[in-house]
Amino acid sequence: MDCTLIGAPLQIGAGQLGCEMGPSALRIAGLRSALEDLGHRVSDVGNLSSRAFDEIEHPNSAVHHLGETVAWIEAISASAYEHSQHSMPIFLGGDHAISAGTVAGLAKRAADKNRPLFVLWLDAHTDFHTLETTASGNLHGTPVAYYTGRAGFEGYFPPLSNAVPSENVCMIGIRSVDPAELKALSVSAVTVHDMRAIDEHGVAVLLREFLEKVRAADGLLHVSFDVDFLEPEIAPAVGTTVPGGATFREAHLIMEMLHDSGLVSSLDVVELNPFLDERGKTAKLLVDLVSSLMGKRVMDRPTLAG
Ligand code: DIR
Ligand code: MN
Ligand code: MN
Ligand code: MN
Repeated sequence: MDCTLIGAPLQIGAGQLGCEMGPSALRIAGLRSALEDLGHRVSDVGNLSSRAFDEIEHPNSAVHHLGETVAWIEAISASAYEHSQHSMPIFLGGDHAISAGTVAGLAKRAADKNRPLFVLWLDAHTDFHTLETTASGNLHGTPVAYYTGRAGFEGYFPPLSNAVPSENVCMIGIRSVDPAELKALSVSAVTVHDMRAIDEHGVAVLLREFLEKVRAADGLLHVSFDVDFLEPEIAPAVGTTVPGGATFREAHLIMEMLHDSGLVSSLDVVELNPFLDERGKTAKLLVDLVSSLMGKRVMDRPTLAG
């Protein structure tokens, strides 16, 4: 497979600085050679940068760094559109606000290809705030609301050429939802599997159901992987740890099932904050998980059900 690594060192969407170093840490942890060892052709286009920006005020005074974030979303969206034409783009975050750009650009590309876009959102959080409802003002809490076309971004975030239908979005790992997000989700078609759903059914059942839906629709699948999806013990390098996350084995199983599905067309790895890491262990784990998504396995399992 042809993969393109794209660094998106945005950090002001999160409450703590440090995600700017995420792309570097993933490179130093050996992402490129890990993918090449699996037989993929990898090109690394380096890090994106944003145009000059003016600060923008919003009536919700909690919102911060709006102008800077908008400039980044434009740049990231253009890059996602470009690099999804002939390759599988892998976006190295950067905080989760980058996904407002990645998904917007990928949705435009999917429309060109006449294919529906689906999004698997692996996260402790639902990131379903609008600019009006965010209480922290941290814009990494808003991308899903934006790319599903919810009202509340007009005149601020770039106009969306193609929204992702909310019924095409599946979230797994959720364990921190703000009241305004909960209210909005209750009237939305987004599928939300919280940790209790994982405990009761196991990740394989939940994921298989979604993958079957993607396959039946001949969809493209974007995977957006927030480091805080994982249990903080194994992945401490994130500013918004929430206890009770996905285990090493659950995360690997998801990655391996995604590989076997053959459906994944793009990936975000976001929220890695190397300033908070312990001797690179989170970065190394992420490289191993991406490797599993890209075909690394212990044994050939020809009979494994997708
Ligand atoms: C919280 C935390 N819902 C907020 N969000 C995220 O600030 O809006 N943390 N995305 O990673
Ligand atoms: Mn997130
Ligand atoms: Mn999160
Ligand atoms: Mn593995």
